[in-house]
Amino acid sequence: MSAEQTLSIIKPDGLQKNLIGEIYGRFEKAGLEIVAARMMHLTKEQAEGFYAVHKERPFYNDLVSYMTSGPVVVQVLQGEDAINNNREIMGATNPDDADLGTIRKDFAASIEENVVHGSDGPDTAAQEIAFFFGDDGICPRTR
Ligand code: IDP
Ligand code: MG
Repeated sequence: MSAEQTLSIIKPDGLQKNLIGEIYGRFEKAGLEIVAARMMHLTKEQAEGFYAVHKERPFYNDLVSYMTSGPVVVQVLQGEDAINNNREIMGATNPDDADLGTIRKDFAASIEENVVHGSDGPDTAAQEIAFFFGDDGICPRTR
C-alpha cells in the first residue's frame, strides 16, 4: 500500500494532561510523518460540523461540549496504511476495550474523554483533512 494521509486530533483532555509530545512521539515511532499541524480552540459550530455524522446519537451534545471545553491540536499524519496504523495506535473508542499500549488504554478517562480522534476510512480522512486544512494546508516533506 502506498503512503496515505489521515486526520488526527489531540482532544482537550489530551492537552489538559500535557500529552502532546507523548502522542507525537508515538506517531513518529510508528513511522507516521506529521505533514500539517495546528492548535485551536474549536467553536461550537466547528465541533458540531466536524461531528455532524453523530448528530442523532444521544451523546452528541455532550461530545460537542467536551470538544469545545479546551484547545485541541489537529494534525495530518502520513505514512503506509496511515488510517489503520493511527487507529491501532489510538486503541478502541472505549478505553476498557482498548489494547495494552494504546493511547486510549494508557490515558483515556472514559468512552467520551478518550484523548484522540482519528479518521475511520479514506473518505472521512479526505473530508476531515479538508475541513481543517483546506486545499493548501499540507506541508509535504521535501527532505
Ligand atoms: P472513534 O473516535 O473511536 O472513531 P466514534 O464512534 O466515531 O468513535 O465516536 C466519536 C467520539 O464520540 C468518540 O471518540 C467519543 O469521544 C464519543 N463517543 C462515542 N461513543 C460514545 C458513547 O457511547 N458515550 C459518550 N461518548 C461517546
Ligand atoms: Mg469516529
